[in-house]
Amino acid sequence: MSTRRSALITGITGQDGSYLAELLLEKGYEVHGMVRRASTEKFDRIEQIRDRITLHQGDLLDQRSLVDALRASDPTEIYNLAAMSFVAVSWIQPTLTAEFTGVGVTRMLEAMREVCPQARFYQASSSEMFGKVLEVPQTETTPFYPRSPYGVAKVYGHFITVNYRESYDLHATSGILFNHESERRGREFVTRKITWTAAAIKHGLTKELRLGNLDAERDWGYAKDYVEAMWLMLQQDKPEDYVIATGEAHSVRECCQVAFDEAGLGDFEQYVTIDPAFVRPAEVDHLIGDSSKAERDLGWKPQTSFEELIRLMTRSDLKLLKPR
Ligand code: NAP
Ligand code: F7E
Repeated sequence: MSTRRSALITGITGQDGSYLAELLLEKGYEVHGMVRRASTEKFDRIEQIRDRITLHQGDLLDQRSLVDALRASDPTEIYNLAAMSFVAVSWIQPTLTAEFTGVGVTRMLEAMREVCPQARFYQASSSEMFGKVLEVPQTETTPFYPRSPYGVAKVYGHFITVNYRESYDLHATSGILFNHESERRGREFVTRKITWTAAAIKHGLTKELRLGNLDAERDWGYAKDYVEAMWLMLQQDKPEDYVIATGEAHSVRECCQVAFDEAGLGDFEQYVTIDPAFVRPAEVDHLIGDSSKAERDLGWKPQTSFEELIRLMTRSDLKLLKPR
């Protein structure tokens, strides 16, 4: 007897969505993705799997489209990865961030309740919810103190997921993921900005790197490792929340050191200019995750070190930008 396994991924065109889609295809899933209409299609991250997945038009702002995407895909698992995900822009578009990243989760859960209440639901929660941290390291029981409109919206998304699980007995899980990066990371995020610019300098395409706070630290892991954790969470009989992290913090400065070293450029400081435009109205310090619950229950552990991650991203950008 074959059991049909099918997944709907919102945010499939993003970093995590593209890796998760590849992982689920490898596992034999029928993969559906929800995409929003744009005047120019932005499907670069899913080009290589485009003929193996089914795309549905939808937007987190539009309830009808969510219901229709679920009806058409009839998923056994739903991964809600879509969001306005760039913290810095959440101060510029706070209400839109609340709509996409916060209330959008309720819309997805309501659509699920109406169309497929037996499916399993994953919510992409974030370490940004810990913000001005109340304990170090952070676990599933650490109280939240978000420090950006993005963090505040994610706290709402997190608790509405918990609330629907408890109110309606849904299999709804929230993965509290710390920063994770990759060759597919958006270029506005600091790791990719650094690896891309180091590669551009190496190839003579630019001369400087403008950054904000070099002392900011994050617990950075590899996105490919982290999507595996998302899938494992939905394979559990009982839905629970899990922290996913490496347990190590590194600074933006260290990221520059490793990337410029990999690019063969030597001392990064000669290329870096501090630009106040990239300093945030409120910063988060001491973000370090403790993922021992995930290790115990899911058998999950990060596989890629910080240094390996930054080096592989730099090599990828050096290749991408190499003049032909
Ligand atoms: P990403 O690369 O920015 O991708 C975001 C995705 O959301 C894109 O596919 C985007 O579509 C889609 N989207 C945005 N607004 C939408 C809307 N209104 N309706 C439908 N789709 C919409 O983000 P990511 O790094 O893959 O992260 C995935 C999720 O995990 C996000 O929820 C993020 O907040 C969360 N998260 C990320 C990290 C991390 O370090 N990466 C850590 C913790 C949590 P377009 O292509 O059309 O823009
Ligand atoms: O900033 C500092 C900046 O934008 C990291 C998202 O995926 O992870 C991500 O959010 C740090 C901050 O990521 C620049 O001040 C210095 O302290 O790469 P980022 P983020 O804000 O941590 C969390 C977990 C998410 O959930 C989010 O979706 O780097 N920094 N100079 C800079 N940051 C940027 N972007 N650009 C700079 O020039």
